[in-house]
Amino acid sequence: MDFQKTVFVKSAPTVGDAPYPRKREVLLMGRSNVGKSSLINALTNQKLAHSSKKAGKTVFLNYFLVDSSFYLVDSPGYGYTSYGHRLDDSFSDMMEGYFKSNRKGMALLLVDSRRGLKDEERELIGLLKEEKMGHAIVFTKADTLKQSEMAALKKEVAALDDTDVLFSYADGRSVNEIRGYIARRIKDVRCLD
Ligand SMILES: Nc1nc2c(ncn2[C@@H]2O[C@H](COP(=O)(O)OP(=O)(O)OP(=O)(O)O)[C@@H](O)[C@H]2O)c(=O)[nH]1
Ligand SMILES: [Mg+2]
Repeated sequence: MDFQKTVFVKSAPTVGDAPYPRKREVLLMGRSNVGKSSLINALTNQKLAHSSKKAGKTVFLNYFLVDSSFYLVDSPGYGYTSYGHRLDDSFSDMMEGYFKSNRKGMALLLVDSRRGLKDEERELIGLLKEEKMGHAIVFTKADTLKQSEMAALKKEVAALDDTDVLFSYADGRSVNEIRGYIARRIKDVRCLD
């Protein structure tokens, strides 16, 4: 799997507008500004997804096709934008649409290491479990974390969910590990065709 062979395919306002042909999907979810778009750029080693210091940069579901094989899907963040608008309603509508569709793949729930798990993340983990959607937790901005802090975050997740926990750093040291993880796990995802 060559993550560098990734192309932007489509920006979809709703899951109904998602591209054909259908492929397996990895949905990146998480609070605004957590680093979803940055992680897509790091994984693909390209500036494909627009990232920004201001929250609320990604508005639609953005589909990136990796090596003609599967889609990485960037999603709008939930929480508050710097303009003070709540994104929660549009986020819930989008997720509801996603779960109702048969386009389920696997999800990476991104969590800011510095904030830890909040109510929204706990709720989303519950939803992913309920929907039986394969998922992993990725703690972003983990550059400055000590081993003991990583262990504490892992423990926090383990109390809720027996899923995999990964860490992502700005300098890309962790990027290969996440690529490997996706390449292994995507094989188990139900094909949507
Ligand atoms: N230190 C550090 N900063 C990061 C990391 N990942 C992202 N950032 C920064 O966090 C900010 C937000 O990143 P984005 O990738 O735009 O976040 P997003 O989750 O796509 O945000 P929305 O599209 O608004 O939902 C940017 O200023 C990034 O440079 C990381 O691993 N470490
Ligand atoms: Mg974004």
